[in-house]
Amino acid sequence: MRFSAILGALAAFVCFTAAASATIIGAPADGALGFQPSASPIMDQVYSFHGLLLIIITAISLFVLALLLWVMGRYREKSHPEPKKFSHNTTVEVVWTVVPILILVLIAVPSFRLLYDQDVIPEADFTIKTTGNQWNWTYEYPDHGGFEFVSNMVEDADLDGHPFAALRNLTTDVPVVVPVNAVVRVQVTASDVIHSWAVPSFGVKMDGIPGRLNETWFQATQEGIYFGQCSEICGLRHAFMPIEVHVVPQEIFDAWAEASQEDPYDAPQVLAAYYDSLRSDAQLASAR
Ligand SMILES: [Cu+2]
Repeated sequence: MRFSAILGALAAFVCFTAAASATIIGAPADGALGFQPSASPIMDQVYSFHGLLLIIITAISLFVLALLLWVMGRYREKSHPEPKKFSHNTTVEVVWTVVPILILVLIAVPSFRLLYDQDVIPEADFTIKTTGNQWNWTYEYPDHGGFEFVSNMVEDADLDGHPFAALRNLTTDVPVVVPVNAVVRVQVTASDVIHSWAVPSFGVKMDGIPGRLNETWFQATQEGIYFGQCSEICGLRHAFMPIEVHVVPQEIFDAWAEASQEDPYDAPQVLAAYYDSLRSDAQLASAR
């Protein structure tokens, strides 16, 4: 009895994680270290730059620690009672000036490349304009008929049965939708105070400033659901204006964009139907 209960729980857990991993990619995970999984070329670059820096700072820290330990042992009063009187050593001074410069140049090359690639937007397939408000986001799709919608966080009380109820304080009622592999230009502004539109898995974080139009871009290379949050402290409900982006195949995006021109608040039905079909395909496959 007990064994079968454990087996049942294990099977349920496996099913749950299989379903979850099929769709939700860019989200925080319990006990996780490091970044959320990368799903864009820019985030891949951020990843490898972070890896390079980690190696460099670890090597520097270990080297300085070793030097300290050596000096503390070698030149303590007991083993070195008579201190030397010299105060300069040209070789050592040249080395400790030149080596840090070389390290900084080594860091600067990938750093400037990453800054450039983030800043210079390649030819975009389409534009999304997002406006930060206290405390939600307005989205416009000017290249798809100019429809517009406001995306609010789903409150705890409404999470049950919500088609995209996934993560508390991260799910929105009307998500952003983009096609997989499309280069998306994001224009970011704000209507009241400074906000910041950030999605970790895309390596995107751009301030929305009233009276100013900032630009950034991303190319989501993997289908799935990605979450982000406002990253500029903007007032009382700063923590409750999340960002939810669905990356779907081009034809699903086209159907959604068409439905959005009619009624953007009804268009998420297209996504729900798509996910239902995925789920039943997966159930069919596992039943075989
Ligand atoms: Cu905000």
